Amino acid sequence: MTKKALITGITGQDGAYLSRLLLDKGYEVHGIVRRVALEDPEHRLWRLRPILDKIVLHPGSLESYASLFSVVEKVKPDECYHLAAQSFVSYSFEDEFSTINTNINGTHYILSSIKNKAPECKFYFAASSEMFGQVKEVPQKETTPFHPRSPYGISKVAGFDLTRNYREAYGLFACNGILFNHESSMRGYEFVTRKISRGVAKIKAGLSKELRLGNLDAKRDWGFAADYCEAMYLMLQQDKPDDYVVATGQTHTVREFAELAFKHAGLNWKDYVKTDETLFRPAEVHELKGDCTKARKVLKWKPKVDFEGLVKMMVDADLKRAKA
Ligand code: GDR
Repeated sequence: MTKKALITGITGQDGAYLSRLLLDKGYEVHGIVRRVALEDPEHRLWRLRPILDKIVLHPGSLESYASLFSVVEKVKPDECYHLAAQSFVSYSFEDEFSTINTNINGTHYILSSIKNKAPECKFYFAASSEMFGQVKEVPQKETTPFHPRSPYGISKVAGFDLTRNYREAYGLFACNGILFNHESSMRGYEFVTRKISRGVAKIKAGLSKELRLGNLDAKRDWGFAADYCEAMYLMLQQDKPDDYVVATGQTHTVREFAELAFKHAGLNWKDYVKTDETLFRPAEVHELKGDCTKARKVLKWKPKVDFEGLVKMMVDADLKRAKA
């Protein structure tokens, strides 16, 4: 029988890659999207454009238990990937109440809906390396204690605990994917990697003269989003539910990302990048580096794209778009 997958946050980068992956595997793919997105497909559904006729979209909102409950009841999914969230860390400092309310309640609502209406459904929660925040050890693994440094990170710790508790208390097949930063040419412009790759393309095309960035010393463990969606899928194919770190184990500064991105376009980053104090965060996560030994061993997963490959792929895609 055809398996049914339900994806929240299907309009985002990961939703787009994951739906393609699940369609390729023969799944019937359903997504929950806000009504405004259905009314403005040109802008809000652009990542799904090539597969729109192959998936089923349902209106719903993380803020409404009733809407999530009714979609779960209607679809009765075999697997649910809960990716939806206010996911921009910077913004979470300015709008902490909305980030915390939406992210925590949304996760709670969807878990409760599954428990009540589709208890056999396997559940994936998009947890985050931001939960490690002020890191307690390097590299970070599944057993590393959390010390979140933003309202976003706090909301993800709560979502992680909710997911684990639904597993332990109600026997749900519920997994946490502790994903480190994962990027692609479908990344939103607000995140630093895409801001850089697009900035490079605009400068190259003569549309812009500089690129303003915040903390260039921040270190991140950056991987390719499509690789990471594969890990999400693998978590739900195991015999037992569990939590996994997904990372490359390689760490680079924002400066290094910018340097390589500009170089790939034949430019010197020093001529264009300006540091802007207003882009610094009130509390920064200085260094993240993941240890994904468990995912490698149990899921037989490994990242296929390295840092250099990722930067070049993103810059090439934006250079191409700028020319089009
Ligand atoms: P992050 O991603 O907060 O790690 O969370 P982001 O790309 O926003 O920031 C990474 C680092 O770059 C520094 N930085 C800047 N960041 C942005 N956005 N814009 C800038 O101009 C800039 N200059 C420097 C930041 O200070 C930070 O240290 C991402 C999100 O996708 C989360 O939802 C996800 O959970 C984690 O990755 C894993």
